[in-house]
Amino acid sequence: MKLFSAPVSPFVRKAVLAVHELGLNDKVEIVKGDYNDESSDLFKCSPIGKIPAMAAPDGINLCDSQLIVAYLDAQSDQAELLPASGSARWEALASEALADGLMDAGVDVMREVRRPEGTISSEIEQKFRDRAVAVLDRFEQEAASYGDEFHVGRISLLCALDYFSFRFADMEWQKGRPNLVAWHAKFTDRASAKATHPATWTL
Ligand SMILES: N[C@@H](CCC(=O)N[C@@H](CS)C(=O)NCC(=O)O)C(=O)O
Repeated sequence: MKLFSAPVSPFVRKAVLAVHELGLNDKVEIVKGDYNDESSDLFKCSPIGKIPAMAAPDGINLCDSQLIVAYLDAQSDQAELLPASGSARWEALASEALADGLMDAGVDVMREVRRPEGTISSEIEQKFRDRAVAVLDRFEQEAASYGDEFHVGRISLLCALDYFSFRFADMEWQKGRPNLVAWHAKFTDRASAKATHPATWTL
């Protein structure tokens, strides 16, 4: 399996972290995905041109981090990142989608501030920053009831929080969110989290 990736992307980190959790390092080749070059192998795998994307056996091309993690989970007996059924499954998926939304808001802010000078909209930047704050506040409420499970939803949340620390230290997501800080502290030293941290992970 070939996983198209790039450093810092929180969506890529989610997939790579899952590879570690599931013990699939020998089965997944992590390669650079160049989303600026439409003739690159990334686009042959996924014409959407976003990372992560994964070329799996039997010509199956997977082009979204949720799908990639679900696929990887099905290839491993080492752990279960996506609960098989019932409310646990839907809670995990709902939490993953919410955390992905937090990542999206961060990526949207970065896209806006990287536009050419004179075309950057501070309103648009602020809109996505406000969205991120609203999602962080929702997670602060929910984190009070989180246990020790480390499923797709929690993996996505960890990746989103570390991405915000890395890109938007000024936002201080930790401020006024003690439940989230306590939850984050429980998982930040996990081997898979340390091996994939945005400050150090490279291809
Ligand atoms: N919903 C997608 C989002 C992936 C995404 O937004 N990736 C960004 C990098 S963080 C990307 O490829 N951007 C390049 C582009 O949009 O051209 C997922 O979960 O995989």
